[in-house]
Amino acid sequence: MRLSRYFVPVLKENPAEAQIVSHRLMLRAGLIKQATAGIYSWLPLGFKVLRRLENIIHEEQQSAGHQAIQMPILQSADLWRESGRYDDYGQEMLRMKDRHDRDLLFTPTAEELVTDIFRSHITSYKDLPLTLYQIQWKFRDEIRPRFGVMRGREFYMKDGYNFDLTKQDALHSYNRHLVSYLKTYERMGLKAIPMRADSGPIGGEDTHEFLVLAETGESEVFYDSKVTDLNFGDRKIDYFDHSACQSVLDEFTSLYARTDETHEPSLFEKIPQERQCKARGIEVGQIFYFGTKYSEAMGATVTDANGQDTPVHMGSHGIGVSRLVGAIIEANHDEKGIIWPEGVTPFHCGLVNLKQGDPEADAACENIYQNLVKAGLEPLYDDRTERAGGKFATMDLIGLPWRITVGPRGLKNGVVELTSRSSGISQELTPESTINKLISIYR
Ligand code: 5CA
Repeated sequence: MRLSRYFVPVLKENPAEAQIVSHRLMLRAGLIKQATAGIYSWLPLGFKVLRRLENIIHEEQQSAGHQAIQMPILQSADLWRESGRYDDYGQEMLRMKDRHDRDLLFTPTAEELVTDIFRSHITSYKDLPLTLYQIQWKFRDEIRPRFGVMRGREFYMKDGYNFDLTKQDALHSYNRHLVSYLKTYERMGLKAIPMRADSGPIGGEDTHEFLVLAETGESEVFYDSKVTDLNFGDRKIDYFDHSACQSVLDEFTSLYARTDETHEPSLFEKIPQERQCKARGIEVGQIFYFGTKYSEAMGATVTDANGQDTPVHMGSHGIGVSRLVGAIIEANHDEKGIIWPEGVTPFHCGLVNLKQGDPEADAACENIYQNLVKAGLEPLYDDRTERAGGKFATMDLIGLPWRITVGPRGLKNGVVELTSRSSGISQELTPESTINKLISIYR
């Protein structure tokens, strides 16, 4: 992509309404534009990141054996009356009527609809286990939408739902989700810590929230400092190996980490004083096991091996996809702008031509650009006739992990400069080695 033709409405000034750095940077780097309170349009650069997150989520969900579906944004109130949540949900649910005076609502989550799909088609235990998920816009009429995409009213969520015959099977699903979420966040360059939490209006007994530690986080968290040392690393986990998933879960959840201090205070007291931490975090996901709460209310049963009708055990699992864009920026930025992790960057590298219009510099850039594209990489080429300082400032703000700088002086010696956004370290390399280095980084 050529920056001269790319729609990135960069702002020079800090927008007054943005209180936290991710919101400020998302507006300044032209990722989003507020449409109205808590509702945003995603501009090309922001939308690209959102798509990259979505792809990572799809890949990890598919390898865990989960099946993607798409459910509607508008739902009939009837199903929600069946589960009892139509009245319970309160003012966060946006309600409306159609022309026939029928009650509709904008989906805040989708347990009811997916349970309806299940009960309409599945009657035997032989069709279990089953996990269906979607990535879809949700609406919750938050009383105080704030911090940009962090707490929106309209937001993008991956929501998944498992159906199992027994509690034991459902807990395997729970563990599998916990592991797949750890892997998903790690691929996004994030350290998300699973913490025990209250289950809230979704209901149920077992729940973990995934927290990214950040000063601007909305949740107060309490944990044993040792949990921050845990790393998923390069571990390859077979999602269908129950005991492997269980041992990852045990490892991560044996250490104290909660989003509310009220439970098990005695356990906290058992941790040596110097390891007791209190901090703030951004909740980027949550998984639930709620047993037969919805299946009983809505008649989602299967016949078991003895021919008995039995309600299925369920859980649901959510990832805040749009919130993650903000969380990734909170965790990866400096005073100049965003620093995208390589796994989610909107473009693989920037290409800065220091002397646009100089035939040699133009030809060298063109050549590098074409070769990167040929290798399957996406460069963002700053081909504008702006001074170098302005080009660097824009690239630093946008935050691509690598920048190639091409100028007449270097070209005389046959080299260009490759700069890491995170370390700021530059090296002079031939154009060929630069391209090869980037290929090997992103392979
Ligand atoms: N039905 C379950 C799981 S599918 C559910 O709705 N879970 S949730 O309420 O925890 O939401 C899942 C994730 O969506 C949260 O962890 C959070 O990352 C994100 N999220 C929730 N509310 C908002 C919001 N107002 N703005 C942005 N993201 C949100």
